[in-house]
Order: sequence, then C-alpha cells, then structure tokens
Amino acid sequence: MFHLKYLQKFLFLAIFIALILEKSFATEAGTTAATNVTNGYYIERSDKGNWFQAFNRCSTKHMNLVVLDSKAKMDALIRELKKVFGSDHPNIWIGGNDNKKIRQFMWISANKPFTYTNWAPGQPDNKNSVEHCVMLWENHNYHWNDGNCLSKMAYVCEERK
Ligand SMILES: [Ca+2]
Repeated sequence: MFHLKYLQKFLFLAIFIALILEKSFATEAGTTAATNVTNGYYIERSDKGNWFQAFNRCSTKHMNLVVLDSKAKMDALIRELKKVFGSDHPNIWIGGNDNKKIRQFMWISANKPFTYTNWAPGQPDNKNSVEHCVMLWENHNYHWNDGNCLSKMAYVCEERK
C-alpha cells in the first residue's frame, strides 16, 4: 500500500515535470524564431517555399513577406542579406505579385501598387506567360525578376509595423 502511494506521488511528480518541460520547450521554440529576426527581418533560406507558402509562413510568424516600397528599405534589406549571402545570393521571394491584374504589380500585404522598383535589366518579362511573383534574382546583385509563383526558393519576412 505504501509503495502504491509512493508510485502515485512519483507519477504525479513526473507528469508535473513533463508539463513544465514541455512548456519551457514550447517557449524556447517561440523565442528561437524571434531571435532569428535581425533588424526586423527574418531570412529563411533552408525551408524553401513557393510564393504562396512563403507568404503564409511569414503570416504564421505574425510577419509579412517583405515589402520593398522604397530605395531606403531595399538598401536596408540588402545590407542584411549581404551578411548572410554576400554577393552570391540565391533566388529569394519578396512580397509582390501581379496576380490581381496582369502587369500591375502590388505589394500584397500592404495592398499597394509598386512605385519604387529595382528590376533587373529586361525584367519583368513574364517569360512563357507564367511569371507573376517577384523575387530577388540569384546572382543579379539583388535586382528583381518576375518568376513562376510555384518555384520554391528562400524568402524574407519583415516585422509588422
Ligand atoms: Ca522574368
């Protein structure tokens, strides 16, 4: 009888500890995501996604797929990206597309048409009529290209204001 009582106490304690551990791990996971945010940007390069997945994954983090509506913002982001990639960068989704109206690019999370642009020469060209989402084009010194929204690549989220 003593042993059973002891066992019950032990089990209760074990469950209690497990709950605390789970809670602290959950908190740790939450702060891990937050510490990857540098100067307001979260740069995801391993968990690649198509444009829509990138947009949703930023939302899940309560962030936006990055809006680059001024040269100042573009320059600020390039400074952060160069710390990670240098000048040899991969394709990276940013938050614009022309899915609402062809050839009228919008920053989707801001619901604003493009005013500032940083297109690579000859872009946007809607190659093969399947290019509607905007990326920083690999090895084009962070200039923009319209690409196929379903291509999987790195992406950048920014903190919501
Ligand atoms: Ca293109």
